[in-house]
Amino acid sequence: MKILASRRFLGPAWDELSDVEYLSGLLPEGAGGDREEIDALAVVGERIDDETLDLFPSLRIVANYGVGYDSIDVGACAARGIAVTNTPGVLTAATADLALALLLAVRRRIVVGDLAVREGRWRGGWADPDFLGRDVGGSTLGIVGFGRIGQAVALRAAAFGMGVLQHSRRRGGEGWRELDQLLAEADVISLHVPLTTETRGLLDASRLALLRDGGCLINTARGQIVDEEALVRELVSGRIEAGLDVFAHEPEVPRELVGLPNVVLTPHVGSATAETREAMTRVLVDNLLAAGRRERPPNLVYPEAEAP
Ligand code: 8YV
Repeated sequence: MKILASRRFLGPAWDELSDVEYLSGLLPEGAGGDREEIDALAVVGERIDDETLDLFPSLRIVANYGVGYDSIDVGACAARGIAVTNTPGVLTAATADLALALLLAVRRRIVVGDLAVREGRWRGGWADPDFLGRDVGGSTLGIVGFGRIGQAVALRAAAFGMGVLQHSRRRGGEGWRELDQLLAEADVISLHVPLTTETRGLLDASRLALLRDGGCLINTARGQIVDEEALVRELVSGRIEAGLDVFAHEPEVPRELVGLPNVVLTPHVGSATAETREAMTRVLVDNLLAAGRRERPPNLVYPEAEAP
């Protein structure tokens, strides 16, 4: 099976693949024209749509490195009988850890304090209001999307003494609230839904306005789930605070956010630990190897999709 990959993926599992070629640039141009011999694409965040698929008439599988596959037009793949796989499960803990790290960093003014120390602005006094945070224990976390990662965040938050509320499409369960109720009731909101047509712009200006004064938004999911312009307005006003790992137009970050003390910014690193990235490669490779043997890949995005 001939694989076209957008990069070498981290870890020893990658070397189990024998026939790999690398893109010379961004798709579709990076494919270098029509590629009839390519059976599989291994990608991470590249846009895979009809225009790109046209270049690969023999393609059998698009294997995505990551759990979120919003960059892939799954409908277009399905229409051509091309399987789509992702790497769920192995990045749950790392992503949940980052959500908590951002929560703690925002609530306890970690970045503001770190900068002050580095820049020699710490004068040894104990009454600097810039360093005065908010208690994490005793506050309420509202989790939007209660799948694998949302539930892992709930476990961690409970260990910090937080009350946990949740909203998911599947109604009910402990702490379930309607979305608007959740946004109004929680002190901190953390997003853990995939980006789909239903969740694009889910937190629009009117929903952001429901957040409590002094409330905090954590986003380790996808930037486009939030109306970014409306979020920037709320953050510039200082009414709320945020920990953001994802943005609407990555790697661009709204300029207005860069100097704000009420925001902590990270560069889409939810799954970025050596162990997790290697485990993601293992899953990616297992999907590709299964497709190569003409078996059903373990992580088909559409369970009803035909094995290639
Ligand atoms: C990135 C992610 O895909 O799994 C996801 O959905 O957003 C991340 O794991 C991965 O970090 C590569 O950038």
